[in-house]
Amino acid sequence: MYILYYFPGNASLMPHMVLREIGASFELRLVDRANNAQKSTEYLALNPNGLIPVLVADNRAIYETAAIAMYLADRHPEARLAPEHKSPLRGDYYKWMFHISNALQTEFRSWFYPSEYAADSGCVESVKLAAAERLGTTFERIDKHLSANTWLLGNQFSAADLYLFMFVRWGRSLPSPPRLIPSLADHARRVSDRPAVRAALSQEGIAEPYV
Ligand SMILES: N[C@@H](CCC(=O)N[C@@H](CS)C(=O)NCC(=O)O)C(=O)O
Repeated sequence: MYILYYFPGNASLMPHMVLREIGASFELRLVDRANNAQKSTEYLALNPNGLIPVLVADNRAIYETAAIAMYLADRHPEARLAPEHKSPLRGDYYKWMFHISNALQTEFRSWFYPSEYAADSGCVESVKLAAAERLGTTFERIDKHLSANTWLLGNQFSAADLYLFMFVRWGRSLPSPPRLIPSLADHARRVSDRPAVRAALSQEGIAEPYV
């Protein structure tokens, strides 16, 4: 039994989709962001960074979205969300998981929380614009790959596709939303057609259009 601390549509959507894909039993615990519960003493005991998500597995709290997803994927190999350890695709899988974590998730933080990255309030807008440009460049590069591949790992679906989908969704607020790139829109549709993904989205109260 897993416990996932979440907020609808936040980065917790990624491990939520993974939990649904692997068919594990889990409990969702809402983090009351309206009251900044992610900075409460109780929550900081789980994640000293005060960020969502946290997964509790065997009484141990794990944080960092990609780490949670990779941990779950390895723990439930029958769900085939990660290539086997000795598969040549394993390197590609690590590459995409870390690339998405660094070049999309971290950059989205500067898009959504620009004041954290600006030394004074006069810089906030330019921090935001620069983040949008970097995100756009990354999405364009991913487009080149997906134009020739069904999934990030070619023919093999993996957790990396769920991870990318979440950021195409977050990109709705960008000046150039990634859904306008056909290969990314098609990929998002393939991911969101999966019953496990639909179930996670619906449980979080997220309706179409997803991206
Ligand atoms: N690197 C972290 C980032 C998590 C993160 O930024 N979470 C956001 C929600 S999507 C959050 O907790 N925001 C609330 C806050 O910053 O106080 C991870 O991958 O878990």
